Amino acid sequence: MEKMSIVGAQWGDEGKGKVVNYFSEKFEWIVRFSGGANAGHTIYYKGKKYVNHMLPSIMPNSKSKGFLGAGMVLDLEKLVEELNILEVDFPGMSSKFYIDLEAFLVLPWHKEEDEIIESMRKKPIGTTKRGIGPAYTDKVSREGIKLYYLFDEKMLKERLEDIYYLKSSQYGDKLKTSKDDVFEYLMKTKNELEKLKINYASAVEMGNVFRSTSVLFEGAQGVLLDLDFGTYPFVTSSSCMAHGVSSVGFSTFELDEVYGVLKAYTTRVGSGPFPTEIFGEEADKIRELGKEYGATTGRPRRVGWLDLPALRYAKIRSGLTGLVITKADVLNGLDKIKVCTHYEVNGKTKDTPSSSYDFFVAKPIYTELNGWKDTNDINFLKYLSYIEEQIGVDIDYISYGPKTEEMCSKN
Ligand code: 2SA
Ligand code: MG
Repeated sequence: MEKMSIVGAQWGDEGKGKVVNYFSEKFEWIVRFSGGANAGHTIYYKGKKYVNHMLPSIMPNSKSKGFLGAGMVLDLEKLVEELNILEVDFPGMSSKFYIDLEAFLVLPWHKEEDEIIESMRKKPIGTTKRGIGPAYTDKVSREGIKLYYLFDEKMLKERLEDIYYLKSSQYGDKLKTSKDDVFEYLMKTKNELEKLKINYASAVEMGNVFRSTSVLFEGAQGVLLDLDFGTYPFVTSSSCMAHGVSSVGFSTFELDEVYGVLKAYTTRVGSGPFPTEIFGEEADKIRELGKEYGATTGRPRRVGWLDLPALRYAKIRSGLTGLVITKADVLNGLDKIKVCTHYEVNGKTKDTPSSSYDFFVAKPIYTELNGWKDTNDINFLKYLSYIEEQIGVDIDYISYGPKTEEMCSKN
């Protein structure tokens, strides 16, 4: 039974939501394994736009089911919001989703902390302010709350008491949320989820189910935002690579395919190094044509040319076995397309960054290719062959518009 993972090969927003949605009907289960409501996975279904922050990008009318894995940090308020939107158009859809009881929760004070810490940083990261960093920090420093606490009120109250004691000594009166607020918030969202008939399960219980059926693992953000190997500290706080499937009890050896999704150009939202970034009219034009605004925050995304060294790095770091290219239609009609082939790093030419350090000092070396009228143009096919040759992985699928059906196999 097929197991496939889809991850972002750049700095996120490559169009993973749409790509996952395209494949989703062929899979019994679609599993999100990392991140939280910072993600913005957009799908179009019957002319309507749905932006998933928490939910796996399953096709609304299909038989597939969605699993929110333990590697995620759960924003229950956002989850309820998203499910309520879906319930209007697809009554009963909430019961297609299962959440791992082992997952950690994003609590109201995490969002406050995200705001406070960002405002105090000398160089802000440009977070989505969804409480992601503070929630993962609490997980690692052992001050987190797991989903299963909701089902043992005595344990939850004690835990909140202990955690609040620490938090208030760290933040004093800067923190507006009290432990009672958090308790109330959790009881309220728990009741709402119960009404929606969402399911709870653990990856232990799901292990055999997943092994005996087809599973698509949906990554969030992109390899260059990965906590360990992205452009640290300008990264998110979770694993953005296929390795994240371990939180659902899988080894990457069990994956038949790891698709890296890339845009025909590059974008980044938030701060941090971006060697091929462009500015001015050209950047504005691509931003407008590509509708490059954050799906979660609405922030304008930074725009740049395709970066082959960064893609080679992503290929090695995440063990990519195939590529899916998106948004090539956005570049239609440009006379020339620039592509970064190498970095100059402290006087040395490199085809692949040796470590994330290189991104901070890289000077991009470009080549120029002919543009294309549309994605049927021979120059576009040449662009694809060039990328394949340069990265050493095949481009298996091409997406040429935002709708799920606007995608085809390359061959
Ligand atoms: P955070 O909130 O702690 O995860 O932010 C840390 C960095 O990670 C970046 N990040 C993202 N980059 C691209 N897309 C993301 N999702 C949204 C989208 C973003 C939005 O789909 O457009 O709407 O702004 C995402 N989530 C996190 C973030 O910009 C920081 O650089
Ligand atoms: Mg996105």
